[in-house]
Amino acid sequence: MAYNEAMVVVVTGGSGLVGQAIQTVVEQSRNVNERWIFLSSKNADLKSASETCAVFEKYKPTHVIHLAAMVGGLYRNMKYNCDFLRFNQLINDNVLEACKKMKVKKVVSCLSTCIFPDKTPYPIDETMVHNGPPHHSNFGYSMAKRMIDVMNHAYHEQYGCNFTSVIPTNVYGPHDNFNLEDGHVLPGLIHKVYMAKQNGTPFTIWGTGKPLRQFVYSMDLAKLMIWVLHEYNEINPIILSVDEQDEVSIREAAEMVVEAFDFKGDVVYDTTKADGQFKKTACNVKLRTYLPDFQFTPIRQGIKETVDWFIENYESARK
Ligand code: NAP
Ligand code: GFB
Repeated sequence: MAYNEAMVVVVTGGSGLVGQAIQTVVEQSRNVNERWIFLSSKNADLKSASETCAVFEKYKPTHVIHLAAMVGGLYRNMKYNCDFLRFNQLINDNVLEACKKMKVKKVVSCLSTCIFPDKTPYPIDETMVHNGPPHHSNFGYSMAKRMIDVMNHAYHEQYGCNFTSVIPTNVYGPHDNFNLEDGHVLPGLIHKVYMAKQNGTPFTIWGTGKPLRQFVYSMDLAKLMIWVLHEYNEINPIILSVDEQDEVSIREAAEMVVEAFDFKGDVVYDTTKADGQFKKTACNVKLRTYLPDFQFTPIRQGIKETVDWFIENYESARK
């Protein structure tokens, strides 16, 4: 197939939750004028500068969506803050330097709403990224992510690079990491109800269930990130999140997982486990000024689709 070499898009972290969603959306759009390459750590360990350079030399991207990162839920972050800091700093520095050297026309990197200051007025907006220390549970990951924004501005000022970033809230969907210790809450709850139903055992929710989250379905985030790649031209980040009123408690999310499985067993809370951040309510007004009519997938539907995917792909799912 003849590609318009004007657009060769490399997606780092292309084998993960968000990367696979972007792959699905790209395949549905079938835009023959764009060549998309989805990388995993098998193509290159991006913690290595030489491997990063080699993979960028190989594909010569004109555009990059930079997703690759050491990622995890609350409990993984609490255990490995130093690794989250170092590994993500290495990856981010190697990728952005390679993009500068290869004269990549545009780079869209990924921050996260969990990196905002822990003590903060709500709702949080894009101007508040560096206004104070993040929640201690994930300070390593947060500081590495904040440096992406700092590097984007530094590369723009000194080299004129068009490097920007998005700030998604909690993402969930097919191809997530369903590992009980390392994964995020929704895949964890889905995996636990699956096992409770299989084994006739109780479904245990960690913490009090009181914390609040805005969950964004991976397919919606994928569409928004592709839009950012094509249409968003600020260096400053943009929050990609559902509306504030779509925020739910962990308990409410767990009830939707129970409903999706039609689980009838016992539900218990293990309050010896940490709750983490109580809330990180983000404002998506900036997104809404660009895309006032964007329709997010209702969380009940997104959870049902993810549960159905997990049941169907249990053997091959990351868990
Ligand atoms: P994920 O499912 O864990 O996927 C991580 C991706 O990064 C995988 O493709 C993985 O490759 C790759 N990767 C990790 N270390 C690498 C290395 N050293 N070299 C090369 N590739 C490496 O993560 P995700 O949830 O899709 O997250 C994607 C991005 O969104 C991340 O930047 C994350 O910080 C951000 N984000 C995620 C959430 C969320 O709730 N999930 C929320 C906000 C922001 P392998 O498959 O080979 O390991
Ligand atoms: O997605 P999660 O692990 O991370 O959600 P955060 C943690 C919240 O869900 C806590 C509750 O309130 C937990 O008590 N929870 C209940 C569970 N049951 C479970 C379970 O089985 N597994 C998990 N993981 N949680 C992360 C940041 O914060 O947000 C990361 O630490 C990342 O850096 C991610 O940015 C998006 O939402 O608390």
